[in-house]
Amino acid sequence: MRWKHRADIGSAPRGLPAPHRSPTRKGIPVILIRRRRRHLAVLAATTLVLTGASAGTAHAEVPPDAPEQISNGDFSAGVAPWFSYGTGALDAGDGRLCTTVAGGLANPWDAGIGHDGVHLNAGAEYVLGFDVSATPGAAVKAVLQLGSAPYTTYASVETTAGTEPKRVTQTFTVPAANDNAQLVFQVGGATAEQRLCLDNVSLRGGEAAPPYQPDTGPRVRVNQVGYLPGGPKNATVVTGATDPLPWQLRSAAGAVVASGESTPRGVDAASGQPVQTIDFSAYRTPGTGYTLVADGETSHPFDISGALYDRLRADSLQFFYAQRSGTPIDGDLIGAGYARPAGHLGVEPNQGDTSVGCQPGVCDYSLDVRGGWYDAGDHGKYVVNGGIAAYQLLNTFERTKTAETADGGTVLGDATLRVPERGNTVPDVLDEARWEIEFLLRMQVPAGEPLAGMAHHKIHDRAWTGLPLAPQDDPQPRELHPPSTAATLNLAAVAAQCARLFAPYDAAFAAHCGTAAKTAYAAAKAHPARYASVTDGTGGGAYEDDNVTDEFYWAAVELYLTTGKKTYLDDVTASPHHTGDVFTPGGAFGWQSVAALGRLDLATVPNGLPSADRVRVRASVTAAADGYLAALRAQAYGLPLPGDAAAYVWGSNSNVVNNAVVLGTAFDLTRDAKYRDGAVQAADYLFGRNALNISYVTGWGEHSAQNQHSRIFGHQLNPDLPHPPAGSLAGGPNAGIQDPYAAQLLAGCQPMFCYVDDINSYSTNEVAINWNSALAWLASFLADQGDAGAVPAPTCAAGYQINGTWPDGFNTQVTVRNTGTSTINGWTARWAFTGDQSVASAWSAQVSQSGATVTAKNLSYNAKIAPGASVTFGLIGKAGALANPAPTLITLNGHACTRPLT
Ligand code: 9MR
Ligand code: 9MR
Repeated sequence: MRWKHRADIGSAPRGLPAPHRSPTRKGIPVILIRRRRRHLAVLAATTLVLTGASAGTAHAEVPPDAPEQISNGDFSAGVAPWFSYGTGALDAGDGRLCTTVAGGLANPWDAGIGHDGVHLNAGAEYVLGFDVSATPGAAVKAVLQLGSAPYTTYASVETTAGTEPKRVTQTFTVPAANDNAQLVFQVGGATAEQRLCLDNVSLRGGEAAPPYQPDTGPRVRVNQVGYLPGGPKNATVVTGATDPLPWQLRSAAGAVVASGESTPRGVDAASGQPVQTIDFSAYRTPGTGYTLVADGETSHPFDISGALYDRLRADSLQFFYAQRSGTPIDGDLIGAGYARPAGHLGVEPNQGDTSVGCQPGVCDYSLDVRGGWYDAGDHGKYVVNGGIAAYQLLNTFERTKTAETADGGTVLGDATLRVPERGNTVPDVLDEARWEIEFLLRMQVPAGEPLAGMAHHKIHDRAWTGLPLAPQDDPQPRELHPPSTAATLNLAAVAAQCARLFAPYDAAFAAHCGTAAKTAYAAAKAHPARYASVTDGTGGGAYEDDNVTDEFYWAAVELYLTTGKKTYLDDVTASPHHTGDVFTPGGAFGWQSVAALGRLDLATVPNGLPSADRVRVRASVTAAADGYLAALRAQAYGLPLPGDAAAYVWGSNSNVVNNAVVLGTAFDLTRDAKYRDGAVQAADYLFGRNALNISYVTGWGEHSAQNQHSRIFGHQLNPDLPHPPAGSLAGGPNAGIQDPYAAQLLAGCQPMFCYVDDINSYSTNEVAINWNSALAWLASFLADQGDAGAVPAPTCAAGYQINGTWPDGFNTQVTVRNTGTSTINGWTARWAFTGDQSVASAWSAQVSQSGATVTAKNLSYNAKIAPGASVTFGLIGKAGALANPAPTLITLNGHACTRPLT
């Protein structure tokens, strides 16, 4: 064992270990080269200083009570935050960290086990210690280094490990401060395969990281974007006062426009803060620049407007275009800073995704799995997560067919988003979803191969890469991971949804989706228990799941809704999830639990479920929404989430939003304003009414998250790179603080404080497609609410009677009745087909179809409908292979009619 001494690191930039060199020599973007120069300039001024202490003795200058800089070094808490690359799966099962390392790797650094987020003080003494064993025996090198290019070494120690664990200790001084250094054990280079274990890893010395005090701004917490004129208007004030406090609402000019008294709420469990709440819902006058004043504090300014969220619909969906893989990103569409060449199209240094083989031993073919969206801050593509994100985009569109406040799809139609497909006559949100669906279909095992019809669980880098890293610069080999039942069913569900929603726009693509869905479902039934392993998390997320009963339910529901076939209905009704309690308080649904998606779609999408069962299904959604409302009322920050630490998990913001999706759906089903108002209040939390006084949506609100963990939007690490685009949702508070940066900075945090807007904190502050898809759904719902005024009473009723069906057609009679008090003079009735139906001919009205939308206009003789009177018209439809249920939403002159006709 000896210390490698490199006196002047700056003079030897090319001597860095191979895997740690910047992505590529050729084609490296100018910005990266400039960044590297900056680094080297800094490094040239630093010198590595090493003490002369020998292995086995701790240096006297490191005090015995010096702070520990390594988290979970005894592996009692499992693997996290440790990671590895080039090794087998990490296993902490017996309280040590063990893995296998292949023999014959060329270099020590070809395989490693590491820990990021190590806090180092310049000039301070540290003692590093660890137990290591290797069978049959190998050299191991521990390196303390900069965790990204140029991978400067601060200190290193080499040892030879054998079957008996041995303790290695070494003392040294670090030359430069770094609050996010990396400790990595380089374990490659032995001739024979090794079983390698580490335990009791410790790095003590320096100072404890200074206690972190987030700047939380004014103690009066509001929705920094604003409030809808007719909607709820609540705020939270952090105060030691126990009696009600006077509050004032002030106009931009400073005039007091409303005032009242706050309500003491005691200590809020989620934040640990003493708080009071303010309700100023009664004030409804639109305007900009309002502030709320209480306890001597003035809130951030906000608006009152019915147009608050109009742009959020497109902003939240733009994130998906920015995440697209396999296509150049057009700066003219979304801003010059976001332009980049296509990533992962088989162009060096990329090693994918046009022909990707499997992990060793998994398959012997290669697939073209180009396209799709990058999952999150990494470059991985995971079927279960891509699937629910695509589902939620498709569902955002499908809602326009059934929700009364949606506008029949106009605002989500063609040329509404900043995507290259705008103007192709297909709604842009469907175009965006299709980018992912086509990738999902490519992940299906081809006919003739073992497990044909199943979907590979995921495809990602063999090893984790550093940040930032543009997709086109990723040099890692890409690998397909084993097919899983969860991914297969997830693909079946989304492909089934695709089959019905694309039918009016692209029949061939819809049919392709339909076939893939059925094949996948059958393959899952043949292989019902192939589970993605929690240990398969090197170079990409594990997305583990060992209970797929919910995936079976969801897939059966979507196939039933699309085809109307009894075989799928039988599977739906036989599933325990059909009647079970599927809406969990901590998050209605997520990539691992999808039963609620099936339930929501059975409640909203027209279908032939026996009516008593349909009523029960719908009631289960409103019952769940009642639960979320109760949770929201119990929270002084007004969010639909329980207040205990267990509710604040990785991606908690997406759980808040998905619970709001259930509230929004309950409103769509019932017209009861309390559910709409619950969804609106959930948005208050996201946009600043929270303990940190931060808006979690980039570019929205006075003070918003902007340094989310992303290899693409790495502005914090390189000012030449952009922040995430406006409309990007951060993961949010995570009481588990599962990344080393957060673990150190936020140790002991109250749940709602377990968040930091820093690019290093991937467990609290990443971006992800399944989180932004939730935001897109909610944004669209919120924008649809306009002023959120009183819900109007219906002024019409409608009946839709299918009088006859034959193999390729049907005969429908529609009746609309004026249930209002004034005569209608000239009318337009409208509904949407669910799938591949089309209008062939009509009588007693002029009937036309555009996409899925059917429009019927009066003829001159039946233009007038007196109060209480009805008009009947009819059509002959062409039917395809898909289900042909009666629509649940029919509008007359833009107003929803009650149904069925009574
Ligand atoms: O960047 C990765 C992020 O997308 C994941 O959510 C996270 C957990 O799977 O892992 C991140 O990658 C880190 C890895 O786990 C450890 N080495 C450093 C990586 C980048 O911070
Ligand atoms: O969103 C995922 C979260 O539910 C898990 O707890 C976490 C750890 O497994 O992984 C999250 O997903 C990450 C994935 O593993 C890798 N890409 C980034 C995802 C978002 O952080």
